[in-house]
Amino acid sequence: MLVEEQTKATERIKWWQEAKFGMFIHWGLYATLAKGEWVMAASKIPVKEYEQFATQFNPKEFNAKEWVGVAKRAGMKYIVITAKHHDGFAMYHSKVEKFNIVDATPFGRDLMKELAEECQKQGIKLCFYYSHVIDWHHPHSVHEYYNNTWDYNLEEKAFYNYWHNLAKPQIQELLTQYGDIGLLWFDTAGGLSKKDSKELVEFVRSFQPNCLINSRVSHWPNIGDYQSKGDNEIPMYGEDSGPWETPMTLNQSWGYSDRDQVWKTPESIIRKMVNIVSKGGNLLLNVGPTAEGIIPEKSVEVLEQAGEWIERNGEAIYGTNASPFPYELEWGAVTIKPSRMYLHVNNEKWSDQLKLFGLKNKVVKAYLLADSERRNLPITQSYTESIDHHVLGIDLPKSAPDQYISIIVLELEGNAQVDDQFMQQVSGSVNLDLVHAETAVEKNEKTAKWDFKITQPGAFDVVLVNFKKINTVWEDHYHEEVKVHIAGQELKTIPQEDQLIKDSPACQYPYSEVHSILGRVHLYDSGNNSLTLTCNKIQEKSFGTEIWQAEAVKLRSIKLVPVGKK
Ligand code: H79
Repeated sequence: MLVEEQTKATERIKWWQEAKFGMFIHWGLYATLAKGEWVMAASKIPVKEYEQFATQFNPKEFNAKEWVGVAKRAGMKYIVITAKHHDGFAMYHSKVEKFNIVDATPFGRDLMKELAEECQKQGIKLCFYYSHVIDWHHPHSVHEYYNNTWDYNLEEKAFYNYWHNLAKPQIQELLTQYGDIGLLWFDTAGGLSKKDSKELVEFVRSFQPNCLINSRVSHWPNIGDYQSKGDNEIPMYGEDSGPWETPMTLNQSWGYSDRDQVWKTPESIIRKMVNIVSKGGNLLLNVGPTAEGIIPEKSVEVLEQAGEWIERNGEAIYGTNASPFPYELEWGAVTIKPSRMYLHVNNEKWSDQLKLFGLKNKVVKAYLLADSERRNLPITQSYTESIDHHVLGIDLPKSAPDQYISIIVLELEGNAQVDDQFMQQVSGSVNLDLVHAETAVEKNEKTAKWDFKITQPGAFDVVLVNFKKINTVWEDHYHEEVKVHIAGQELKTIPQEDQLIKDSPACQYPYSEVHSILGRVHLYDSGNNSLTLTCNKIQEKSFGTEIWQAEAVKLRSIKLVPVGKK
């Protein structure tokens, strides 16, 4: 990219990177069936039959002011709403296709106009989701896998008929009828050519040069402003230096489902958001309103409770940068600003003293974000030259001052500088994430190697961490031995599903976090060490942006856990 273009791209995305938290709204004709947004394909509903649902779609309860109010109270800074999902129904007044909320329903109002005005009033950026490749209503849309083959013959499809006569004109409408649009969220682009994808970006920019475009337009990382992670996917620390976002469900569905009552709690939302923000990302959290136009009560309740925490702690969220540590911290997470570090401490880890390893700066002052008087917390800082080890200790009051997560502010001399080696944490554990390993493939063997620092020698259990997709048979994926070499010792074993981790901040439906205990090793000396893992699940970093193409079992990291401690 040219320097000038790069500067423009950085400027364009600034508001979004500061925003951190947005509301996804999946709302369309499918809400009338209350079985999620895939119902048309899942039940192979013929177009003519599906069109009939529009005659009953009358979301009288829709109230733009209330919806935008929910987003505001939740602490969200932008809204991404489905202007058209895969079913092809336009949720705005389209002049190029009558299958839309104004022309095809008794409701007859352009609610996107109402939403745009309300967003403007309440200071929220309005953004549109547009299914640019999948369209089960149009006879000529062509996707790599997901086409309407129950009405149309694949061989008779002429993609450019769809592309030039529906997709592009509708995108133009979205960019010209509703004022400034923060971003366009494209989805599921399988089969779109690089040329078409590039032209689409230029087309968007010709109407709104500052409109952001997500990676699912296709051909990321060459095209698009930021990376949408897979649906519900949260990456590792330091995995991405560029801007990224996790699209996430509040229950297990996007579009309204009357069966799905598996809701995340406000606490789990806060934990996941903090985890994402501390890794430098944004959270786009979904609601699926009903056919009447109501955001489910349970969603509103969870969002409002989460929003109260965010309101109190916004200083440590909005406009921050990612943690400089390349691993998860066992007591919570870190965000930074110039000359500042925020320690997000999970309340159940709250104790008399918090220790942090590896911070090199002098701490000028430490206080609780919840303390309006900013009273000093007593601190000690030490440095052991022989093992190049920085230790910060902070004395804490008896009880955690906030709900779920309580935040300690560190005012630093200069911008945060940390020891970015892998090292033991305070409990004695070492977390080695696959994304930071040196990987190699030799003689059909895949290996990953990490260097790390030991400050408290002893005996350790070696634990393999994987994310496993629902309905996956573990043994289909781990049927060969994996090997671990460390300090002259070797472990060889077939990993088993030994522990299922509940409430993992980074892992969620449709995945669950599985730990496998590979064996025990002894590290006798302080200082530098290295570990080599041989395992066929080791992969080069992928740029895949769609989680449904991801592995059924994803190797995330390996941990050393001191024996006798948790
Ligand atoms: O809009 C939401 C999804 O509808 C959309 N992305 C999010 C943000 C999405 N489009 N395609 N996919 C997700 C992947 C397709 C997954 C599938 Fe399936 C697995 C299709 C069939 C099996 C999901 C599960 C849909 C039906 C069952």
